[in-house]
Order: sequence, then C-alpha cells, then structure tokens
Amino acid sequence: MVANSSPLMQSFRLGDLTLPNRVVMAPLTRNRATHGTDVPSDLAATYYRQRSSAGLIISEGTQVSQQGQGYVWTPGLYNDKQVEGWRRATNAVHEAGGRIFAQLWHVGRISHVSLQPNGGAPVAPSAIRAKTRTYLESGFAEVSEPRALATEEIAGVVADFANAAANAKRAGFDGVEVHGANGYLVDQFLRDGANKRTDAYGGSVENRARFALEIVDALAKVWPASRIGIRIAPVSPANDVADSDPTAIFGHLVANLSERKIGYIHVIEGATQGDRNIAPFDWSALRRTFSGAYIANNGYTREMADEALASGRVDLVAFGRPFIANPDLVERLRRGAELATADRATFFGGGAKGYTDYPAMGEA
Ligand code: 8OZ
Repeated sequence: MVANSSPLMQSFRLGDLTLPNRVVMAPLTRNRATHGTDVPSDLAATYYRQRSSAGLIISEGTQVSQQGQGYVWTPGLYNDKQVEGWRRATNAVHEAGGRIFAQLWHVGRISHVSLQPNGGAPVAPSAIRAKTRTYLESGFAEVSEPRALATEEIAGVVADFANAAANAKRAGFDGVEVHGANGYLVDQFLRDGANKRTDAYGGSVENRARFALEIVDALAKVWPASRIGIRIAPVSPANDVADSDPTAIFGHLVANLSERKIGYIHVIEGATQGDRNIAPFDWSALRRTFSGAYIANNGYTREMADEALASGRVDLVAFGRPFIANPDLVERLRRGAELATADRATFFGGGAKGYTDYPAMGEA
C-alpha cells in the first residue's frame, strides 16, 4: 500500500468501531439472491469479501418481511435460511478484515401483487399509487395499487424491522441501517406527497417522522445506538415522492435522531443517481443538526470527497456504482488510479458475470 495523506484514507471512529478509511460502500441492489427463497447465495459472500477493504460496507437493501419486497431476487432477513446465507457473507467480510452493516428495507408501495403475501396489495401510508416501475421475473412492470396501512397494523411493521435487526445480529452483521430513502416505506411516511394520513402518523412533521423514529427506537432495543444508521434522501424524487418542505421534515427527523445518539445519517445529496442540485437544500445545516457521523453520498469523485472531508462538512463518503467494477476501490482511490466502468446490463440479476468477476488492479 502507498502511504497517502488524502482525507479519504484517514481512519475514523464510528462509535466503538475503527474504520480504516473514510470510504463507505453504499448499498447496491443486485438481485442475485437464490430464486424462490431470497437467501443470499455463496456468490454474495465472494462479492462482499472482494470489497472488504471499504472502511464500512452497507449491504444491499434487505427486506424485513415478504411484504417489504418490491423486486425479484432481492435478499431477505426474516427467516433462518436467510440468516444462514447472510452469515456466510459477514464471515467472509470479517475474515478479510472488513465491517458490514445490514440495510433494512421495506419498499411499501413500490411493489407488485405478484411479490406480496397471498398476492395482496402492497402497503403504504396512503392508497396512492406511485408512478414508477419495478421489475419481476417477467421483466419491468408498473407498481401495483397500494392499500393504506391501518393504524393498528403499523406496530407490526415496526416489529418486522426489529425482528430483522435481531436477525442481523445473529447473521454476524456489525450494525444496521434503516432504508429511509428513495421513496420506499419509511420515506413514504416522511414525505407529504405520499403521506395523506389523518392519524398520529400523518399531517405534522412530528407525526410523519413518528414511524421512522419508532423503528429506530425498536432497533435500539437490539443494537447499541452507535451501531444504527439511517439513509435519507431529503430532496430526491426517486420513486415518485416529494415533500412541500424538506427542510422542515428532515430537520425535525435528524434533530430527533441526534437525541437518540445513533451512529450516523447517510445522506443522498440531490436526486438519487442524478443531479446533485435538483433542489436547494442546506446539507451543512442538516449536518450541524446531528451529533453523530455524516455519510455523504451521490456522485462523489475522489476530489469532491477529499474536499468535503477536509472542510469538515462530512465524515465519510459512500460510493455506490464505482464499487461494482472496482472491488479494490479503496486502493484505486489511494493511488489515484483509473476506475473501471461497470456494465449496466449486469447491474440487476444474473450470476457471477458483472458481479464477482471484476478484477482488482493487477489481477486482470
Ligand atoms: C436500484 C434498483 C432497485 C432498488 C434504492 C434499493 O434505490 C434501491 C434500488 C436501486 O434504494
């Protein structure tokens, strides 16, 4: 390894964990779980092991229940076989000296009846269909019409997150991240374009943040607060969500997360996988609202990351797509080496091709 004074290569204390560098592997949906069971395959263990030089790996979105699934072949974390599959992956990462958190995911209305228990309607805060598509074994499809969760049902969904968090512990993960971004269930509750409820989970910012905070409180019964993170995307239009005042809802949420002393917020700045400047938002102000670590994400280059880290505006930087074709991304960033480009055709689904066959430098 080449000695390097780059801020990206400095170690970081995340609670009681020492991350050897500031490079986080962002969660990446790859749709390669075992067909029919949604158990992570042995290929997943290889894939994550190859990327274990990241300061921290955040797993691909992992559904907390069958109801929480919105795409075909995404892995779950709600039964023993899935726990066993994930244990192979976490063992592989730990043997290689890495750390990995599980991203806990419930898609809410971004789903299709064919993926739901008994072919039922996907659930959402309100019965408003998103204008977006999902993909099934048969290919892309419009998402199904959702039904609104009854107030009495919400505790059960929170319990599914808690159960998956306990399973994450059994599976050997180092912590958990709530998927609160990209228009999935937690984000649907947060944002008033998707949440038209009139009960204690809708209306005011306090009410719309209640579901997210109840999940975090349930996770904190299973994990130390420092091992809990949440991913948010305050202004992203991904999956057809919008809010009339993102600063109000996300400011309130993050202030309350700060009181709970969770480990980090993981913030997609701008449009997911898109324009960082899609809407004005004061990321620095959000960061100052929070006492824990700030993981920045969205289109960062090495130069942008070093600058953001050096300024103190961010603590860690998550890279997503660059990790697909660069298993040794940390070493490439360290050296300022060229990055390989991933083949979009193998992003989602399939086997080893485009998943575990990208070489590290010098292996090609
Ligand atoms: C790409 C394809 C399917 C899902 C997200 C979990 O955007 C996803 C996702 C990304 O957060």
